[in-house]
This record gives sequence, structure tokens and C-alpha cells, in this order.
Amino acid sequence: MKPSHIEHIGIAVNSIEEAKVYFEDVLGLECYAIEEVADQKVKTAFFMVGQTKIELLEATSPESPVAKFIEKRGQGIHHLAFAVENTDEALNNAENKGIALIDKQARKGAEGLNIGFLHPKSTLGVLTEFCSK
Ligand code: CMX
Repeated sequence: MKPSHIEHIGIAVNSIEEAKVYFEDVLGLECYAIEEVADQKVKTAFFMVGQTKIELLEATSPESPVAKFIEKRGQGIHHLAFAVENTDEALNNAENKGIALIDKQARKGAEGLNIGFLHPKSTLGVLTEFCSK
């Protein structure tokens, strides 16, 4: 059940086009994929740093969790995603230990990964995601 590594760090941004400039020109990272995840109402852009990714998140609708987040808190770190062997098992394990789940079961996220979220109220204010292949 122990996560193998931090799969990605999600950062909420107003505009991927504008935010990309910092990651590319200042940090020298390469944006290797841009993908819309309709289910989550976001557009995503990915950069690799070692075995961890930076995931930029731009809302595609005012009802997107990312739009609500930016409205309340402004741009910034939105969530932390752990790579696990099996997302459903990791969610079950967390629930059995009293953690409130956002997703009872894994669903498909960016890059075809199986993803599931834990509620930030149960995880020290940090929206937490499990990801597995
Ligand atoms: N990190 C920490 N706290 C967060 C948060 C975040 N990313 N987003 C919301 N919250 C907090 C709010 O600040 C608020 O706290 P207070 O009650 O103290 O004010 C509380 O959660 C409720 O916030 P809300 O704006 O009323 O939003 P909702 O309850 O409607 O939704 C959440 C919050 C976390 C359940 C929702 O954003 C969610 O389901 N997130 C998971 C899915 C997601 O974020 N998808 C986008 C990324 C997808 C991807 O990576 O592919």
C-alpha cells in the first residue's frame, strides 16, 4: 500500500499558455503533453522532473474544481498525487483508516491512469490523489 513515489504535483493556473513560459524558459523543463480531462473539467500540461511530474491545471468550465479553487485561493499548489500499485486498494485502505474519500472507486484520469482523491479535510488540508497504471 505504501506509495512508491510522488507521481505528480498539481498546480492550478489561470492559463497554461502563460504558465508554461516559467516552467520552460526559467526552469528549462519540457512540456511533453497537453491533454483535456473532460471528466474533471480541466486541461492539463505535463513536465517531467526525475520520476515526478508537474501537472498544470487550467479549468475548462466555471464549475471545475480548479476554477473554484483559484476563485477562493488564487493560483498555486492544488494537489499531491502518490503512485500506488492499485488505486482501488489504496482508497479502500484509507477509508478503513477513517479517511473521507472523494472517490469511492478509481476513475480514469490524464494519461489513462486510474485515479482517486481523498478529501483534504481528512488529509491535513492537502488534496491527495492516488494514481496507478
Ligand atoms: N486543496 C485543499 N483544500 C481544498 C482544495 C484543494 N485543492 N479544494 C477545495 N478545498 C477546500 C476549500 O478551501 C474549502 O475549505 P473551507 O471549507 O475551509 O473553506 C473546502 O475544501 C470545500 O471547498 P469548496 O470550494 O466548497 O469545494 P467543494 O467542496 O465543492 O470541492 C473538493 C472540494 C476537494 C471536494 C473538490 O475540489 C474535488 O472533488 N476535487 C477532486 C477532483 C479535482 O480536484 N479534480 C481536478 C484535478 C484533476 C486531475 O488532476 O486530473
